[in-house]
Amino acid sequence: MKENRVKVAVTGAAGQIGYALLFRIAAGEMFGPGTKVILSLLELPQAIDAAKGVVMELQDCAFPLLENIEVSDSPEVAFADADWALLVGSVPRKKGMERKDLIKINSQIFIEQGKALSQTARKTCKVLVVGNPCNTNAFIAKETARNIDPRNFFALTMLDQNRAYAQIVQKTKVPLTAIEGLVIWGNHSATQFPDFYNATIKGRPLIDAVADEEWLQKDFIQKVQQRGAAIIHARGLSSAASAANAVINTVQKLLNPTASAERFSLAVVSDGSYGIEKGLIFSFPVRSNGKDWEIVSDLPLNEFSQKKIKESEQELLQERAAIKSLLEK
Ligand code: NAX
Repeated sequence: MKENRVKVAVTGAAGQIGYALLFRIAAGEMFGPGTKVILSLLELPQAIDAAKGVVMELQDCAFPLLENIEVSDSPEVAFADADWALLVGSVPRKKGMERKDLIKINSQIFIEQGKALSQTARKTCKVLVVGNPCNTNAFIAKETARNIDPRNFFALTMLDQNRAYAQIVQKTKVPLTAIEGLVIWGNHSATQFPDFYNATIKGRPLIDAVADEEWLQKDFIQKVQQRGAAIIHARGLSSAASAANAVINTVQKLLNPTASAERFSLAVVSDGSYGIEKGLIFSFPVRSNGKDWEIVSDLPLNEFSQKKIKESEQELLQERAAIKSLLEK
């Protein structure tokens, strides 16, 4: 039997999400029990020692599937021959920093990493961006990684989807598995739209089962949009284990055929579907056949949904405008 092996580059490996993610990848949760894993960790020079500590712990877990671990502070070295790149590391927003400042600072990281991916990763490498602002960071990496198909660039919105499911479970007390098709549109930000109109509970429209459209339109959307902030408020730190879990979910969903009635949230390059500007990295309802993905194309959108989706598109167009001149250099 042919031995499967996958090389996964993870940036920000010494950070919170890195710590919650790497052990699950090494244990085989992401690629399954038949695939050996090589981890290639990228960190800033000042965090290399901390990353080496994580490596020691990974070694001490004696994971049978973990074939090798490499650490580097050079993107070209860390991405060499990577099959997957999970771009987690970025500069967090600090007090007094505006979103547009954050976008500019992080854009430099993703320009550099996009170029490095293009130079040294496999041409088939798939790139999932977690570091915020993740849609625009993924857009930048896609634009700068000339040798990699734009369809291989993704940004994480699975955590938002999982948060939406959790809110509906809390409201209705139905089991999580009874809910289907609840998907996030747009930007991973406070403009994202969790599309409850196209979701079902036990096969019935979710809005009928919840029977409180006002709650769905206001509180539910707000709770999903603001969940990250609520976690920072409660924990004093941003979500880490749930974010890592969503990264695992996303890769699994891309690698396995989507069940016939299902779809999942993933920010992918827009092909103009639903009138969204081509080229933006936008969260759509997506399906996979295990090898390739497609945007689910036939969902009805009412006036309310269209307005919400357009608002999120506008925000992403503004983010794109803010970094456009940097890409032209
Ligand atoms: P931490 O600050 O704990 O860790 C980030 C790590 O990245 C640090 O170790 C830092 O040294 C490293 N780093 C910074 N710049 C780097 C570079 N150029 N190359 C390599 N490493 C670099 O943050 P953590 O809590 O792990 O969060 C990481 C990112 O995920 C943040 O941008 C955060 O906003 C984002 N998130 C995205 C989510 C999503 O759903 N898309 C949800 C969770 C999280 O908020």
